[in-house]
Amino acid sequence: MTDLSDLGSSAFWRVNPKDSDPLETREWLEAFDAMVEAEGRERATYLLRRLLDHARKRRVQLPPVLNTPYRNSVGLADQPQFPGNLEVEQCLSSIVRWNALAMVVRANRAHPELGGHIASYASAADLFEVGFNHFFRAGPGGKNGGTAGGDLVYFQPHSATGVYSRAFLEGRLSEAQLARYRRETGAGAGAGEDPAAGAASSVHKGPGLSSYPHPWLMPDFWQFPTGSMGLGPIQAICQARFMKYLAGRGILDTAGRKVWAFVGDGEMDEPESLAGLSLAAREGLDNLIVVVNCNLQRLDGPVRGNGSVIQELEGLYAGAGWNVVKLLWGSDWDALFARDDDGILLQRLHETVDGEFQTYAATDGRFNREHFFNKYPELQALVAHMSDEDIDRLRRGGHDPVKIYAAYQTAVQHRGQPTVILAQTKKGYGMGHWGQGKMTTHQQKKLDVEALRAFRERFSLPLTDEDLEQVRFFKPPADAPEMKYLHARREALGGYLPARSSAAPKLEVPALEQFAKLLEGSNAREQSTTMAFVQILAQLLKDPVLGRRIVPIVADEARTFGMQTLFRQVGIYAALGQLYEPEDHDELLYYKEAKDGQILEEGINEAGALSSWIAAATSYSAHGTPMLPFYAFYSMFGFQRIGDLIWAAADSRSRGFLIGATAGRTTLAGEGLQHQDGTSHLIASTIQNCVAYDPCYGYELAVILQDGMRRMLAEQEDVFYYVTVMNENYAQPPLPAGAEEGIRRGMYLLRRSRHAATGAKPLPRVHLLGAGTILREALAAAEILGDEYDIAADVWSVTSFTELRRDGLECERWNREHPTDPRRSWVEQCLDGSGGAVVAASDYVCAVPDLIRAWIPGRYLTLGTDGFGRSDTRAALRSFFGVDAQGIAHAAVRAVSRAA
Ligand SMILES: Cc1ncc(C[n+]2csc(CCOP(=O)(O)OP(=O)(O)O)c2C)c(N)n1
Repeated sequence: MTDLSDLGSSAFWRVNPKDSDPLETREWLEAFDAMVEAEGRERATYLLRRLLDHARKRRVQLPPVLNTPYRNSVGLADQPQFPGNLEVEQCLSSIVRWNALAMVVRANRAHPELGGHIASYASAADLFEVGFNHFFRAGPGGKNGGTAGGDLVYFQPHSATGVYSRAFLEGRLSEAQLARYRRETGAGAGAGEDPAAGAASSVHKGPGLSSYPHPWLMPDFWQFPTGSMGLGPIQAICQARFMKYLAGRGILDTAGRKVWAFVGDGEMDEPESLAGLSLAAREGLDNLIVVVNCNLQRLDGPVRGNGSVIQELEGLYAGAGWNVVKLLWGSDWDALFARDDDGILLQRLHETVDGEFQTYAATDGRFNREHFFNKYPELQALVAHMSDEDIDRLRRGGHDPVKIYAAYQTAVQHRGQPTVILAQTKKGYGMGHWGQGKMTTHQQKKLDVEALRAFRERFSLPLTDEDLEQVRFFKPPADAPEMKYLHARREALGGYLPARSSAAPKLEVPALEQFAKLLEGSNAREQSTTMAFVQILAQLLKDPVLGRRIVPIVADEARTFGMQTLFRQVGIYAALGQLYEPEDHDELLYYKEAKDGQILEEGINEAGALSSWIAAATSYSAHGTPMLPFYAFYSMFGFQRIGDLIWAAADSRSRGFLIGATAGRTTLAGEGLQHQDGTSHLIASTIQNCVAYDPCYGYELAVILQDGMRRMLAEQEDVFYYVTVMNENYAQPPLPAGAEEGIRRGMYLLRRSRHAATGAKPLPRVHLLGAGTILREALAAAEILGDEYDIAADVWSVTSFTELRRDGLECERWNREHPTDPRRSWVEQCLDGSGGAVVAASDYVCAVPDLIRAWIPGRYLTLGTDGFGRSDTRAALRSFFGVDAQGIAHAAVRAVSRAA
């Protein structure tokens, strides 16, 4: 074991200095105690403040004031009475632990490649169970499996087994489903594993259970995807803020409802885990409780072997302005702390680094006595009356329901700040020397019978040897006291969790004709599609049905996109309203913040903006209140920067619009390599429920947005839209007759060649496919081809290569299954029989138009903006990448000559 005295100047010792004169310290402390006793805590706070100011004046270095001692924040005197039946709850949690473990062991015995985790839930079990028995409230729909109106719980992803295991006891998941943990396709069902048996379950129709919380895969069960570490915490913060927003705007009463987020201490190293801390404090999110499961280990080893993750997190959260509740020690430590007059126990705890705490978790009472308590004679004396077994039984706070209840109760009652509970646990708790505190415990997926037997004894499980050998699931009979208790507790809390509902009112959306201004074109007036978008948004905000439900979201780029007019029109949401007179208050369109403001201005925080967008885009499900978010961002800082959050949005069955603005690698022109987006449509194509469009004209945009609203709000399809808009100004033509279907499906004939043959021989023909602003280059190329090369070029506007591909694949699938009733893809319907080569160009990499190559009849050339962007004028950039009119025309000439 490390000799800590060697670490004299380490960061750890700066935070936990040694006492050079304990006697003097004691005198000071006694004087302080006497003052608190006589004059009260408020006076004590005042004096401390004055002392600190005074010390500063004397240039005395101040201690890190954001840390409290290494013990529970809730003292014994403030601890509420535990309202439950401890014995029954202990019994229940043991059974839940067993079934969770059994799921993983069985899955991996049969198929070692399936994976899964035992040790994480083993550490989190009591934290979850106290929540289920006493805190997590289901909404009015809870009894029928809905949670609108209830608490929202973001579960630590790889502890999902514990949640399944509880749902099994509650009768919400079947044994057949448990037996098919991580086998969701229904394929390869073995004896006794009827995949259809899953259908008997009341909350999940599929045959198996997903690895982590996935609303896409278990749409009636999981609400929030957390599988990618760090995304849970930031989504929870933005969800809590969104609930305040809904209340602030008078749309929904969310008072009393809580957002709970369970995260790992290792997970706290993800930047997204910390990204929203100051926002949560600034906005006073007292509806948010984050529980960090501090088992001090992550996958490879200790989270902070040489320090203390709990003290570090305390400083971070407290510094950001959170209410921090430390839940470190179980009830059996109370007596030790009560007798720790000289503070030797606390001193020993402070000098112990997490790497050592892990070793103490992995070893027995005897080892703990020798290495922890026997270090100082006073400490040795403190536990002299305890046997090694007693020492072994000393629990960490996160394993004691009484202490957990006290921490949760404090958190629930706290007002004005979000709360973080730092719960100390042991990884692999109860797994004995097979797992508890072991470096390798995270990866432990198989346990032999001896280990299972030890687990049975440790948790007093009523299992026979054969049960152990077969790793049978266990469920007490319905009339067993623990089962009655389990149901009674959930009934008292409004129903069962988690349960996802998609029941929400359908909304009427404006008809396309209502966007007449865009459909009629701008005459000669030049306008960008970004301006067209802002025009549509401003109109929607006034819509009698949808107006209130629109959630405009920006990440400090509203002015870039010309959206600043909305500041005044609908205001920016601010929990505190506007405490200052804005500099531009005497202007018509001033910067207006308001408690009922409608815009979410996230600052330079794309991850936060997207998390807020997810909250709004899933409001139909989490709150039974459909909202329609439009998040407008620099398109490069969407899929590229926060693609994983967009993936989570897809998993969440989000419904809303992502507006990739200043899009296109050559259209953004001056911003250069890091800003110019040439790939987002390619990434969007990989997300099955993302419907992406790259329109060129305002009328196309109107058709697309109207259709999106219809599909998401009226038809309630689980899709979301990604639409790129550009900042290039040009005259906007009117909607050509009959073009709507093509716009929606992905392409339509915009202009047939006006060039005709003068002799008997027809002109060679080429089809130019153009997308986004590059469509206009294709139009110009058609003129060059006709005038200079005698080639007849038809120009097609491609609004979505990705939708065209989807349609092509769908047709292929259909044709495989229905050989006698074949279908033709939209691309084929458009181009078949028309003859000639096809040339496609867009402001994205060639791989985007390449997506439809399989359905193009004849020769197909694709042009794009592959490589890094760079700063220059639009004309220079388009020439550089070869997507200008000349480049397209030259490619077409080549294509025609080779096609001939
Ligand atoms: C973004 C991301 N990176 C890596 C992983 C893989 N992973 C799953 S659990 C885990 C360790 C988690 O440690 P901790 O947060 O401390 O939780 P514990 O299991 O110890 O409770 C890792 C690295 C992941 N799920 N997501």
